[in-house]
Amino acid sequence: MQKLQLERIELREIELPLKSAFETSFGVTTKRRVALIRVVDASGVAGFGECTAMERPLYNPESVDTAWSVILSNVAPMLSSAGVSKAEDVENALSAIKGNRMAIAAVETAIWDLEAKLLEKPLWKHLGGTLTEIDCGVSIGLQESPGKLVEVVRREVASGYQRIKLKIKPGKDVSFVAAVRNAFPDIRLSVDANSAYQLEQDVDTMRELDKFGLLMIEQPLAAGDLLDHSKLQSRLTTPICLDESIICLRDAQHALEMDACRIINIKLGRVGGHKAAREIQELALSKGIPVWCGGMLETGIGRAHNIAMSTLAGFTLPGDVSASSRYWHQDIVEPPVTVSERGTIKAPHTPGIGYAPNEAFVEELTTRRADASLKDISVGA
Ligand code: OSB
Ligand code: MG
Repeated sequence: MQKLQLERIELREIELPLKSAFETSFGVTTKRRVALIRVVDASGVAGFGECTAMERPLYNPESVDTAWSVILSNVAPMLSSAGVSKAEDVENALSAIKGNRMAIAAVETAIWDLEAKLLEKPLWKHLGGTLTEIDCGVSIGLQESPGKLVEVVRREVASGYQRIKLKIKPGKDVSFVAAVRNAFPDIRLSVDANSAYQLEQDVDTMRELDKFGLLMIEQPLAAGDLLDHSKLQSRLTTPICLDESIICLRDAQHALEMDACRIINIKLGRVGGHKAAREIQELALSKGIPVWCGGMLETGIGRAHNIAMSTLAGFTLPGDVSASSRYWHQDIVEPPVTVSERGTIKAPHTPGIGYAPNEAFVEELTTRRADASLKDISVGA
């Protein structure tokens, strides 16, 4: 591979309205403010990454603004002085930073894209992916009524999605899930609480949910409550899946050792990038624990990275990676991400992430920008 001289990190923030509001137990999202990363090498090749932090720190402790600041004042200067020689070494060069994994992942994933482009290989192959097509599910936000929810599910099932995930919160759980289960006795169905429940207080609700033959119950309790998840798992037959609780490989090791979950949702941003995601996937695969790719209402850039990650062998369950058109009137990449009638996405053949940003459209959506020079660092073989 040609020697890579990473020259700069360009940040820009865009604002993009969602086609329809997405409601979770932590709030309603109607638009996304997204920090996009472009890393540029001396030969002019560029890699792209997306920061998955949301506008406010309600899903996890990060926000668009904290990530923006951490990238400029910590990630860029640390990469500049580390003398990193490959994408694989980025995580280690930044390991002194506590938390802020979405900030790190935005840059780390962009460098993986850049490296794959220099190798003239699709990113998924560069990561070691083996699946040429990935299985897709959808995540459905909280709805007004069980009847309305059933209608939304009907549409997504008709589109071919292989797994339906329902957001739940206290008061909008058992009756909503019951309505969907009655209407669709055989679909692969799961629920995601985004930490809205507490063990002692809500164990009866969890036992009710246990009766619906769900594929999993995702993150019922608080992120830090591994012990309580383990206690809850021992009282349920439905597998618990952890999302917010798993921010690194050690969390995954501990959770599996404690039987706090039997399935893991992997999100690139939450765990700090492709290297960490791959390690968690490897661990799970070695223990026979299924993993799947979670989503953060990404634009096409983040979605493309999710597709690449989902081709790794451990990703045996359908992920929350769905078509651009479910979220955006127009995505910022070309081509947009599309899903087949069988609920699959084909891994792309072109180098890197395989989806190119529509630069004119990104320009139109841009609300701020910043550049960090990295002239001294070199990435590449
Ligand atoms: O918990 O998986 C989650 C969206 C925002 C924040 C957290 C989550 C989600 C989703 C949507 O469930 C997944 C997607 O379709 O991108
Ligand atoms: Mg989740």
